[in-house]
Amino acid sequence: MSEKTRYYLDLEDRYGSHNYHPIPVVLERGEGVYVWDVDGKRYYDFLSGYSAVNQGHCHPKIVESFIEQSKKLTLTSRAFHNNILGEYEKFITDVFRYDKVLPMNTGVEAVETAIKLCRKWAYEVKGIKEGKAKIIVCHGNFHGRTSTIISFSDDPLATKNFGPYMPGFISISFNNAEALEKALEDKDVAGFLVEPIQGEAGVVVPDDGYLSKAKELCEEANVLFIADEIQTGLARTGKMLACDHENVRPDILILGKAMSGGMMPVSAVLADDEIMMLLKPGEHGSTYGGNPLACKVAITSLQVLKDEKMAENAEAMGKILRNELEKIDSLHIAMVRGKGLLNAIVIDHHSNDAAWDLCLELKENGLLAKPTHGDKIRFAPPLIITKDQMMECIEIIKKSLKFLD
Ligand code: IF1
Repeated sequence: MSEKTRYYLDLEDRYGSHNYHPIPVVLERGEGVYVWDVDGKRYYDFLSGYSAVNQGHCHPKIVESFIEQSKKLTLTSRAFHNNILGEYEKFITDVFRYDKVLPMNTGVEAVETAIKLCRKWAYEVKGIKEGKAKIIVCHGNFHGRTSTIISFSDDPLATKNFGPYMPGFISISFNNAEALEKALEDKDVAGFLVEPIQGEAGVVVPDDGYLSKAKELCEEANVLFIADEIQTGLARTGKMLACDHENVRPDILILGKAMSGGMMPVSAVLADDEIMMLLKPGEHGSTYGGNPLACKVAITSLQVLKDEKMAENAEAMGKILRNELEKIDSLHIAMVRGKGLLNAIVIDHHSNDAAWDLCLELKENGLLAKPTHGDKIRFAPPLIITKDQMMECIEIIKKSLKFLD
């Protein structure tokens, strides 16, 4: 490790909360699929800021929007109108075909917003007795880190000693329509909150037909289908939304991460009037939500996804990646899975640190990835990656895997 790298690691170690355990690399620059560390070494970024930089690092058009708008007006609060918010609202509701949008900032705030909307609908439309509404979630879920949202996480790391926990959630197994059908028998259920592909759980792709079946069951039970597409959305899985693979239209759609191409936290909740119009002035909001800088950046971020056909590229490059990974003759890849450019490999090795060690070796060889849950490594490069770049990455992965032999 260089002295420079050591210096920055020591600073964070001494002055920052230790709530993360990062790969020991200190980045100072990014462009497209690449990032550079403080010693000038270049890497392929196979994490993409947990899918926040689908458009690639510092996309020139998004940067330009950011700079232009930041010179004019960045924040008004929602106490006043601004001339970008309405145009953004029109734009994003056109793209995703919903009546209305509610702008927030981080992903978890958008999930919180969806939960509040769902509960309001439960009491004011469905007629559930006040305080009794339940929302069904799935084992292995990840929806963020507020005290309400960790209340229905089953990861002890996320929950231990953070109680008391928020009631009103029922957890069932993911990718199991029968379990959902059974849970929906409870008349106090108002919503089903689901990730179309479970990210944190290690890129768990449900069986074909699960999402459409789940939507159908929710409709029959008069329950809102709420899709958390914060990670799976915005072209990552080869379609604008992962739900599009099954032509499912969620009642409430939650977006975040790549909404700004990595510039700032921008999230959104989309729904039709029947749900969204239940919110009255003063009942929900956020200082930064819907600020003109975020709105301008979000319009451009969505526009470049479309203009540069990133969903199509994610689909094509994802196929190549999974095909090539499956061809690799290594005892240590137990499984390759994913959709589009949201992929993971599961490592099979006697050492518990194998996935971490492999990530360190990948780093040495010029590719950055991060293990989750000990034995899984996510492969999720920016969606602008070319075939040649992908083939080079596959060579890096092959070479690095030898290290585990
Ligand atoms: C961290 C994972 C990714 C999300 C879904 C809501 C949120 C997230 C489906 C909250 C955030 C991130 C947060 C990041 C790790 C992470 C993650 F490993 F946990 F699963 F992306 F892969 N819904 N996911 O994936 O959004 O409030 O963070 O903007 O370090 O916590 P946020």
